[in-house]
Amino acid sequence: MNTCEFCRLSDEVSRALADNRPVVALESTIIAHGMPYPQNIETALQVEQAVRDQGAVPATIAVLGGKPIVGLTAEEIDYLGRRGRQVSKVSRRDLPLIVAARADGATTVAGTMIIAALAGIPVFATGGIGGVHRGGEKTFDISADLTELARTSVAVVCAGAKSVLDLPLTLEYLETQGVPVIGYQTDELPAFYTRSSGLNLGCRAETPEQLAEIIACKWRLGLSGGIVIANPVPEQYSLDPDLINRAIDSALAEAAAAGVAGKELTPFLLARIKDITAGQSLTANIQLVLNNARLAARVSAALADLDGRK
Ligand code: PSU
Ligand code: MN
Repeated sequence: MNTCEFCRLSDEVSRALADNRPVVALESTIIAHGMPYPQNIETALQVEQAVRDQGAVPATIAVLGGKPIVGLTAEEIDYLGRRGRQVSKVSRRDLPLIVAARADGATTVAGTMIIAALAGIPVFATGGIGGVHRGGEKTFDISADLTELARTSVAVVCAGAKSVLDLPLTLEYLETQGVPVIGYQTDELPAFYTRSSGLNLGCRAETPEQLAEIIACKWRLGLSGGIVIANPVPEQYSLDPDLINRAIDSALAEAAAAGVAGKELTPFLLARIKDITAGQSLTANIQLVLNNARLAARVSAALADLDGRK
């Protein structure tokens, strides 16, 4: 089951996997790059608690001293949260470099999926996935999260993707790559801070059990690769579309003026949007991650039940 020779799994995660009990993988770029200190640490710990409250085991993933860790301790989460952007952001490309350098790394959705798959964890919760950036048809700025979803068999629960990205192009790319995007109790792709994007998914599930059935069928068919479970931000925390779209447009204009590009772009935009919305975006961000963690725990439990019955 656990083929992750290079990794360090926490005892709690190892035992849960050995007993076929539900585990939820969690990423660490959101801690080091996606949220400011100290809310980043508070949120990471709350997210773990939300997973536990649903009866699953949290496995927050990062690289520390060159070792992929599956199930960070509270002290390690604190360390990453305090170091923030001094810690490298680690996607597929970066992983071998960080391991070889015995360095620390905060894993993106792609980086976390790779390590979760090595450890045998099929369900992962995050805030938003990366996607095709606006202008991506010219800049080729397409997140490696999308190619990872195409190849690595982990189901990712998210609140859609932010409209800092080109959402129609992101959906086209995922379709080309054969990645199902399933709306949880919605017909539309959620746009992270808001529940709707106007983009129809044509694929919807009402329960964690239905989601688990789709995931299991995909893999039983021999179709390796991920699945996106798109879970809208809870109504009471969703932001006014005009407010958030104005903030996104200003942040994008500032990034263009300052020449911010590459892996720095997403963290730059997140920090600017938070300031422009006077923190409202951060509150929504925290609540949607908690909501995703709860759903991921239930999907993981439903999947463990299916596996147990095989
Ligand atoms: N979107 C968010 N918050 C985040 C990220 C994306 O709303 O913290 C992070 C995730 O870790 C995601 C990464 O995998 O940014 C994507 O970065 P890039 O576009 O450079 O691949
Ligand atoms: Mn990029």
